[in-house]
Amino acid sequence: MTAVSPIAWRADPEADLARVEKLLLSSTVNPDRVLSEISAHLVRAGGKRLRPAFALCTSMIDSPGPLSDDALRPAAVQAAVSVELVHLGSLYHDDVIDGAETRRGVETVNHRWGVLEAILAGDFLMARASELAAGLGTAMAELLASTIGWLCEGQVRELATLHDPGRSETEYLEAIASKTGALFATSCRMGGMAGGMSLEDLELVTEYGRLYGLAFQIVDDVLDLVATESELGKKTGTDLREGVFTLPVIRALESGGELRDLLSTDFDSGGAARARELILAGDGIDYAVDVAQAHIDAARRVIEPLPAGPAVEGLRTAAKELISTLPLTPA
Ligand code: GRG
Repeated sequence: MTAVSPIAWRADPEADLARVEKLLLSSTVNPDRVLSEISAHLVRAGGKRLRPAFALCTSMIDSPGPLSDDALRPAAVQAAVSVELVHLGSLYHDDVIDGAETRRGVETVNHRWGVLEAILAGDFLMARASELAAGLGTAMAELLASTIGWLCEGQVRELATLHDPGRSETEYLEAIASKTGALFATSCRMGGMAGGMSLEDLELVTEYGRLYGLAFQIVDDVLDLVATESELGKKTGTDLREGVFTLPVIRALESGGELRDLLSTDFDSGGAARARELILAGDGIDYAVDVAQAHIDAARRVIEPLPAGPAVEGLRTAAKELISTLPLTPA
């Protein structure tokens, strides 16, 4: 997925992200060579660094000279790295849950080193994220800890409806709000906190992040059905095969007798391919994109009261472009 970065307006966004990268990589270093190597594996593989970019962006909303290099405070970089480490740890665990073989265009840790190694390295990354947040004060540490809890809650909600053709749209939205929306919300909030934002404005950027995150996950779920493997850097069609019935599937199930029958059985890869065909033939994809767009519109509305400036414009543009930049035509 390509997405427009909320810090695209900065004089040198690459230089900002280089500061994130330096601290990110150094956070994976520890006395054990193997743990260091495994923990750095997905960091080195790349990724969009979207959550850190949101944290950097919101940290500069109230800044007096947001276009200068000085506008980026060390605390904002630390918050940005902390949220990316949580994201990384959750990817390690997610790949174990899915038995995934590739991620970010490289072999997953579970596939290359083993499941136990991936779980432990994921835990280690969470620990490092917690250390960084604690260094920013009790409020940040508490927020980060709660966020890790919300991610787990979202994942458990998802597991509870696996292979369930009766999964409702509400159940889906509640699960993704926790598993994805929460970390985008926290990224925006921690950035704002690092930038000394008022409590009132913190609430606005948090809600923006939550709504953006919901839209982001819906689009991610659509892409799992329509994009190619090289576009995603991982196998496509994973959700269906794993029995995760996402929004396009839930919508298609409302009118599809054959799809319901198929998904109610212990279907094989041929069944998954037929299910995908049935979903693409209906309005499930369009419907999901519309729901994502509604969340994007709401995200843009929520930040209207914030002081005008390039950082707020960056948030607006990132939201506006989320859907338009995606390869939404089925491969
Ligand atoms: C936090 C201990 C702990 C466990 C987490 C596994 C789990 C419980 C939660 C799953 C969270 C998860 C992986 C949600 C999916 C979020 C998502 C859309 C990931 C892809 O994000 P991108 O596209 O990835 O930003 P890159 O690679 O670009 O960073």
